[in-house]
Amino acid sequence: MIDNTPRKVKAYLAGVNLDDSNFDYYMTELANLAQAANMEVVGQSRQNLEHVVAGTYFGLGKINEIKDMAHGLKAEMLVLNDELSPVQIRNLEKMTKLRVIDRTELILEIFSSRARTKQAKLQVQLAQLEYELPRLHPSENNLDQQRGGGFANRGAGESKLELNRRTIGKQITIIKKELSAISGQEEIKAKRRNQTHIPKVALVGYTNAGKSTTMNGLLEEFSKENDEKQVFVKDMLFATLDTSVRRIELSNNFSFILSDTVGFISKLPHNLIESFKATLQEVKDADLLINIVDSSDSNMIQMIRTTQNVLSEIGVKDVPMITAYNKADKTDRNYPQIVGSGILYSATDSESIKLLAQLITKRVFASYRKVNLVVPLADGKALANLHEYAQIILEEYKTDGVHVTARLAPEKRAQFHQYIV
Ligand SMILES: Nc1nc2c(ncn2[C@@H]2O[C@H](COP(=O)(O)OP(=O)(O)OP(=O)(O)O)[C@@H](O)[C@H]2O)c(=O)[nH]1
Ligand SMILES: [Mg+2]
Repeated sequence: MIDNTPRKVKAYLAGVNLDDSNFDYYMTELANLAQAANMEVVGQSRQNLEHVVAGTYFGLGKINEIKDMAHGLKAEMLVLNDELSPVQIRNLEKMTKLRVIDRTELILEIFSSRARTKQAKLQVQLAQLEYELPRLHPSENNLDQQRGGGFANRGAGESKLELNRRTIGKQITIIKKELSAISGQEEIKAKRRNQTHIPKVALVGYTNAGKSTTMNGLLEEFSKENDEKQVFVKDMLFATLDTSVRRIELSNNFSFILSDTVGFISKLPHNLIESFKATLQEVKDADLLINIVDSSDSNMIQMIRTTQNVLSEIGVKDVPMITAYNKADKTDRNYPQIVGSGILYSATDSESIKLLAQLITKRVFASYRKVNLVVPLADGKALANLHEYAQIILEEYKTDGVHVTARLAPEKRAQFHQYIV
């Protein structure tokens, strides 16, 4: 039998701790990232410092110690917990005789291997090229040869050798143009959605927390349409890179737009966030965010904080948020239940999904008010509009018009104020 599973690259992890109380957590994340990039983590070290060493990141003694440890464990690669300068990487490679990659390159590599759609591929390529641009230096060409691309699927980096700065610059321009054409089309769709006044709810949160599973749960429970609408779910970091937008139709004529998008992790490279702006637009436009959290993970608090940090980095402020503590089935707590203004639930449990939908309804339709209207029989358009956007409670055809009792959003109350009695 042929074994098709790619061989795992043995990696040694290391980082400088600048007295950061989250350091252990970042190293745990780094190990998860390395595994997601098909590496086998064989060991790790840290150095406590007040500042990183400008030219080499670690101090000399530590570098020798890492070199001995890593070679002793047959590591082929040294993975570092921060984004390093090109000089630091070059020096460390020379001194340790290991291929060195930093946290940013590692994250970019994972995104690159996950990208499926044209937009995602271009966004990742753009971030990779922007990462490489300042790292391309005439004196580094030799280094590229030394580095030899031992790392799987180099993606945008595969032809790095031939690419000089200018061609990279040109490529960046072309990709940006292509991306703006794609996001132009997306914007038109988004505008159409924004005009409808249907509330927009976005699922956000740490990668692998269960955002896509939650979306599928809501679709299964509340969408009349078929399975094609289901989104991709997998137990891995960054399964989702593209935004999916669906309409959820609750009973009583309430509906909202739900979007599922890329997950977050600490120290997401700035370039990557920048190039995923179009994908994250749905989050910025949302009326309500559901912050999905894996409640069975011991690092839950840091994960919540990570999501808050990324949200503020992409400029999301003042959007109301519900915290949804998922995967309760993996804990010993009773679920579903309301906790504070949030919910403890399991995305694969139907009762949980119903309670989550109730909570969303309460929040997004809070500004809806019950009104009585008399719509003239001649104004069929208004009636059709009400049918689409209001929760109709009662409707009677009388000689003076259609008497309607309905719950309406503030904009709709303003639009039909002349018919409100
Ligand atoms: N036990 C349990 N597993 C769950 C639950 N929700 C999701 N999962 C699992 O968690 C893994 C990740 O779920 P996804 O829905 O893909 O997570 P995501 O937040 O969309 O992740 P990314 O798109 O990778 O950021 C999958 O293996 C799911 O089956 C849950 O309530 N209970
Ligand atoms: Mg997902």
